[in-house]
Amino acid sequence: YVLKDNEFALDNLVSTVRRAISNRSTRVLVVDDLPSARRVLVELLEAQQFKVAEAGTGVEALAVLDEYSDIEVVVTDHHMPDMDGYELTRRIRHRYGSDRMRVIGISSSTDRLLSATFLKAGASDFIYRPFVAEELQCRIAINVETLMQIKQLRAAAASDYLTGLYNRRYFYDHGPRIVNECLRHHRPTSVAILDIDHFKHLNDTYGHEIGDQVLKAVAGRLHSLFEGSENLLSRLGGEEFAILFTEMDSRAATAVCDEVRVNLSNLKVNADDEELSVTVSIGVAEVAGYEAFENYLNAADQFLYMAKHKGRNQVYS
Ligand code: GH3
Ligand code: MG
Ligand code: MG
Ligand code: MG
Repeated sequence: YVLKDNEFALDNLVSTVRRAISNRSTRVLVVDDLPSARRVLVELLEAQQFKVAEAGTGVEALAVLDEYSDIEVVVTDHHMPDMDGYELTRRIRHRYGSDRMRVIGISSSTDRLLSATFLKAGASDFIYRPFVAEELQCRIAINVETLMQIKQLRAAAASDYLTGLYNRRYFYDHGPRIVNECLRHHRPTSVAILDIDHFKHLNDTYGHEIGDQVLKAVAGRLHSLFEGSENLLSRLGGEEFAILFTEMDSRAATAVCDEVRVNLSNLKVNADDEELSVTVSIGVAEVAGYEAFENYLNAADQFLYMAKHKGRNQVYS
């Protein structure tokens, strides 16, 4: 029995420590015009290992939000001199969605409608004073957990399950915005589509699992080649990858792609007793004018077809 109790305590300890580690990266903004009330909240939050910022007025709170980009939760009083908590909540919601910033109202008001008023203004939660410390801490923890789950879902929705690269959805979500930004600043931009040569043959010869290993190895090499650069790399699907090159015209992007092509042809993948290698073909198209994003990809795809047609293992632009 003693052992079981210990195990239970250890389980609790592990989850408490885990939570504390994730809390340490979250900053909570406490807004209250009364310094002593603020102090109580700050101490409770610091006991939960949160980073804390403070503001004495609604106006100050908005300025602090501008100053700290890591604030994810705001706990705000209602009655304050320059701007009340309700108005502050509305203004915060104007700038941040509830998927990015949680707002928790807190007040000693006897108006039982106040909680609904806050929630309608976009607050994620509301607590009446006097409150029990444990309840406040639990509500904060639940809100932080929700934000963490949203981040995890976002990351999963953006990444390709097999290779871990950005997936097609992410590429099509973010590509158009990047292209428009580049066009506005008159920066050259290019799109490349890379396709492994005769991949079906490799699958047919060695099996799908080995095919997957090759895909992972190619993706890993591509990732390390583009890591730290501004260029957006993704797996479009199958054995096709797309790269959005910023600050590169067709000539520059073609030169980079040719280096990538040579580099990948030297990649060795161990499969059973054999060392496998692949070649790739790449089509490169430069972005010119405000066309639909798909048009640039279609252009790159046509150039890819030309690279295949001319004998594969080459870049065409
Ligand atoms: P080409 O040189 O013209 O590109 O010939 P290819 O054989 O590479 O082209 P094709 O498009 O005919 O074949 C692509 C193959 O990729 C077909 C499919 O079985 C395989 N494939 C697609 N997705 C995956 C995957 O996730 N894993 C594995 N192992 N194979 C995949
Ligand atoms: Mg007050
Ligand atoms: Mg293909
Ligand atoms: Mg292919």
